[in-house]
Amino acid sequence: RPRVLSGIQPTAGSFHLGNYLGAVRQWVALQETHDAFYMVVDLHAITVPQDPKELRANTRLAAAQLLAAGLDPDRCTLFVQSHVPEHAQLAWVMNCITGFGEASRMTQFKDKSAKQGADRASVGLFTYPILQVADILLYQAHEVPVGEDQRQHIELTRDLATRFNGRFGDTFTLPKPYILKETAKIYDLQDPAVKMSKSASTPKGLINLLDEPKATAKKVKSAVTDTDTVIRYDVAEKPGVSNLLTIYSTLTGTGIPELEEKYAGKGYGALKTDLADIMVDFVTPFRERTQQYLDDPETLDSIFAKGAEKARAVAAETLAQAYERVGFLPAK
Ligand code: AQP
Repeated sequence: RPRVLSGIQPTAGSFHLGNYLGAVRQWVALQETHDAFYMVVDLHAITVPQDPKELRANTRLAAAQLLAAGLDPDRCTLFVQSHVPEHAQLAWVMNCITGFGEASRMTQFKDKSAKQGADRASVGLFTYPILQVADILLYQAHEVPVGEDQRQHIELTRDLATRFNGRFGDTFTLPKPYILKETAKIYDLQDPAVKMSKSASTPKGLINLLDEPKATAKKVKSAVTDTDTVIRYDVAEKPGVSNLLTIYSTLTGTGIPELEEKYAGKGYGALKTDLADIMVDFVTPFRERTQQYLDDPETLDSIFAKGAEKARAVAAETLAQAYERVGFLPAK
């Protein structure tokens, strides 16, 4: 089976619809066909300030949501990044073969550091993409299911793996991004020119999966569309409507042409009302299942323990090989 690896941050209280449709949904599907490694990336979370107590709670919360979304610990390896020390260890090696200019070109760093103020951004935030490189290479992943915003980091992973392999001998598998065109970027409901994101979206434009279902329905109903009334998928001319069609289509498995036909002549109100109901039907059991996992921390912890053991077996082997290749003297 080909291998996939991906991660999600524990920082947000709740996953948003972009996280789910852009990434987590694919994780669930890929556990059936791939040797899948998924992690809650707490090392990445501390690149911006975190309250320790909240970070611990959010790590469990992220895992509870992944399980509620359909990850099955018997079909995939689910673990917490800091439980596998090899991530930080390989990241150091990869830091040392990355050019400063190369790292400076990462647009996510530019965006995130601009938000914080350049002086306040940590060095960790700057090298975060290189930790991500290590995350992927440790598992010799063939594919990395992510949203469009992560494409540049997968490119960096390929560049650094190629460089390392060229300099020290074949060690790492070159991964490919696994990005579904339709859901690569879910947009803010109030500003369909920008991606839905926990830090950049307005509260009304961001659908948090754990919010009150009623509040979610209201956000869908007040989504920005346009002055026209025609329901047509056209990202350039009708970004708001197209975003709603994408969400509707993905959650129900109905093709977009079928939806265009169904709503021909019906106006935006009908589309939004139906989509609001679909969202409520989706988030209501999701919230319940998440709560059930949160109420049972022992089960979560035993999933993490089993996951870390499986992950370490793979990660330790890759790290040992990389250490040997760069010329570290083996510890006896
Ligand atoms: N709007 C989106 N559309 C599609 N995919 C998305 N992802 C995030 N936003 C969208 C994908 O979700 C996965 C997990 O992302 P993350 O751990 O990087 O989550 P995040 O950074 O907390 O998400 P945000 O909202 O994007 O955070 P900020 O605002 O801090 O930048 C990734 O695969 C990502 O591509």
